[in-house]
Amino acid sequence: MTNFRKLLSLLAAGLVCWCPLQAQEEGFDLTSQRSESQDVRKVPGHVVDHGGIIINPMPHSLEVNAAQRLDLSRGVAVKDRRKAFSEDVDFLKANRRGPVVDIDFGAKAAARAGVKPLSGAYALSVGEKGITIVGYDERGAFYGIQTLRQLVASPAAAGGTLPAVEVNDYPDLPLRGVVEGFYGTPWSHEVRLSLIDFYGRFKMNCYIYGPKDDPYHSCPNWRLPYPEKEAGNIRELVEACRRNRVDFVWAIHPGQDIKWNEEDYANLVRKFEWMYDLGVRSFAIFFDDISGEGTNPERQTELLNRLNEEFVRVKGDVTPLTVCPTDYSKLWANPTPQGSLAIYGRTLDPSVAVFWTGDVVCSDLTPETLEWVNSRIRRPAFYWWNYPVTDYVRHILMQGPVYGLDTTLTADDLCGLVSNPMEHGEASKLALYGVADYTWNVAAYNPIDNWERGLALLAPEVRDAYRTFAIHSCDTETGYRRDESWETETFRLADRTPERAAALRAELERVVRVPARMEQCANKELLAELRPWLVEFGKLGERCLRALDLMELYAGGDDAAFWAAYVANRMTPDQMKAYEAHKSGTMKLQPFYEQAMDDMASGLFERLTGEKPAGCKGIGSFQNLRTTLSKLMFDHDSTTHYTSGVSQQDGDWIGADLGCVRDVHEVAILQGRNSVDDVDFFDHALVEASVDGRQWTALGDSLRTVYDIRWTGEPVPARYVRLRRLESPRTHWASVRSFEVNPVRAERLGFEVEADDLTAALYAFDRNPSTSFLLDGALRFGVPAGAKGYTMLLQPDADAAPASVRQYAADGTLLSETHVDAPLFRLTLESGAARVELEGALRIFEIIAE
Ligand code: LOG
Repeated sequence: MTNFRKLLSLLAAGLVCWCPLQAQEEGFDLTSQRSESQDVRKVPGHVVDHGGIIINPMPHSLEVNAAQRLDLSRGVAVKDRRKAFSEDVDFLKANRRGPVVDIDFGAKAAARAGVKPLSGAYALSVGEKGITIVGYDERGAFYGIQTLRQLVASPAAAGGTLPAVEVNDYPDLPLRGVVEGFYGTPWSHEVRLSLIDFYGRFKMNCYIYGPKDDPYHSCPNWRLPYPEKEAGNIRELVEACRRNRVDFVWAIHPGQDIKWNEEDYANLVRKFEWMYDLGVRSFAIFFDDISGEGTNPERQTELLNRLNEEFVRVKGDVTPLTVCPTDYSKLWANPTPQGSLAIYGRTLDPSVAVFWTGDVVCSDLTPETLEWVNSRIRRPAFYWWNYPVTDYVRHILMQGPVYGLDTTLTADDLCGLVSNPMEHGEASKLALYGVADYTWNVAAYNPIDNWERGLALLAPEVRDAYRTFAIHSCDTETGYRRDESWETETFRLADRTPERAAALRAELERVVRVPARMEQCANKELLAELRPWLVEFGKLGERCLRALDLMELYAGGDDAAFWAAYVANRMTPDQMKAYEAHKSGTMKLQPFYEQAMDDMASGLFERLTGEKPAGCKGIGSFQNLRTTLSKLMFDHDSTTHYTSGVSQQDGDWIGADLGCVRDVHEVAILQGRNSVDDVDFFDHALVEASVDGRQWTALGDSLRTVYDIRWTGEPVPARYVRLRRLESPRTHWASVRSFEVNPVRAERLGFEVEADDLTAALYAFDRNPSTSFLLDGALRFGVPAGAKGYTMLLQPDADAAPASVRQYAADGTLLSETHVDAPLFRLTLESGAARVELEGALRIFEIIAE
């Protein structure tokens, strides 16, 4: 997927979060590095009591008189004055003698009813005698009907009678909806149809069709007509949009290979004509994520202006064009008067709407970013919100509240907002429910309240289970960061109290019930999309619960019992892989599990040896070094890497906390995602060490374009070691595959080790119980002088015969042979034992000589 590669490199150019931790030249707050919370903005808002009347989007004015009621139980007589809504009132039982539902629209009727002269505005009045709906236009009356539909379905209408209400309502932003603009599998036809109904119900009026991986939308086939089946589907989508009073906007993405000549102009017009024949009346041109000739802004505006003259105006029934510029984000937009946005501003027909994604590709909507772009394009931008899109983090589902959208903005600041959702269409509805609410009634938008209502609407039978899943499935770890698990308090081993443990246990018990409970979800499409994540979510809950149990066992002091249970709760590489593919709980739950397991292993090691174990924790200027992602630098696996997920800048650094001051004699760092040609690394850097995190000493000289860094020298006492970025024009992300301080070396052990894979076998002696070596064969090691015995932290292979343990004298005589009979295995040395041999299949965490 070449487009996706391109996307990745664009993202690599810097998908920046809104509050990167300030890089500090000297000194850093160690507590912040350890803290559970991260600098991700909290979700604003609060739950509101709606008095049993749930209407989304929130109407601008809603007055209720619950004392007066209208009985609908016998049915109603619909008076559809404009004969436009026969398909839209099927939720009402018809009865010619029932109370009248009078539906009308038009400027005059609207003026009489006090309806704003705005497309989509309406008034709805429910009185004791009947109902009237007046729209400014047809769309407005349709929205009045949608409000009535929700009123009828509200708890306040249970029993078949409605409270009297007066609604006067209108949209704040003219364009509200969705851009199917992601990379990856385009939505299925069925999902699209279901979503179009959803847009109509919640008063969204714009569906822009532009899936990057539809070859007839993009290269190479944008010049060709759709094959028959796809063409038929588009016709149906147009029809579904018409029913829902949604503009179906068909977008073309020709920029990668367009030639600025008459032939390609004719190709483009011909394609538009074919689409017109399928019923399309709204068009967009996307020039995002392209390179070469197609990016020329003068040619782009010429094309748009000419199309506007020769196609849009000539047709008469085609709506104004929309364009996505190549400079759609401030990250790389040329800010000068020669830049493409300023050229758009000066030359592009004012009727054309221009997209903008904000300061970075996925970013919050702020007045500042709009001022910046609007002053250049000389019109209110059309906001392309890259949420909840997950094409850059496909292992994540975004189920959190919609927030990060400024609530002081008006139609003078932006002409509309479309959300770019996930390739999972049903699972995107939760976010779209919020987008609908925000774009309609900006100032009243209340993220938490909207999210709670959305959950209840989308999965009423299993709302609590869906909520539990959703609250732990919000964040991306590396991309557009969102708050997650905000009601859950996790803690480190040292901070455990019975109260905290009980509260967390209660939540985890809810978590483990979620997968089975969600199987009762009536929306099977939603369930099918969520299922792979639900399965992993359940397992995550289980291992967190076991970690809580282990904390008690650990505190009890029976080391053998504890270790046996501990190894059973470690994730196997296969389990890790399964989790990595469908992640949730990345902000709190999985970190709780990983830290609890690491803390207990360290604690046990300390209990057994009186020494702090070796092992590092990630620290540094990048905020996500505090997620469990940083462990990928210390996992002795150079195929996995930590990545900053944001662009590097002055003062950035990536480092390791050794837990205590040690004599540092060797540092080995593998930068980048590979050591050959990767762009995600510090191309000018310095290795430094520090005792206190304030004063830093250079280890070696500054490095230019070095991926594979190795320093050795006279021991330097330090608790912290870091790689600091020095001056460089580079703005890519920064990745590190491996960061080793004092890596265990055979020659430094003081005894011989023999094994097929010697490098891996050394992890059995690295004084770090979180690393391990999978033995399948024989491991032989010499006995250091004075040793009386060994404590071995092991995980026997349940399917294999118990491993043998043999002791030999210096002359090779076999002194004794036993078997490993427990995960925590103690071996007493025979007198004269010079060598020990372990043979079998088992995982060895640590072999500790006593
Ligand atoms: C693409 C979009 C993609 C999104 C998020 C725009 C205008 N274009 O960086 O297709 O889904 O980012 O990955 C994009 O946002 N480019």
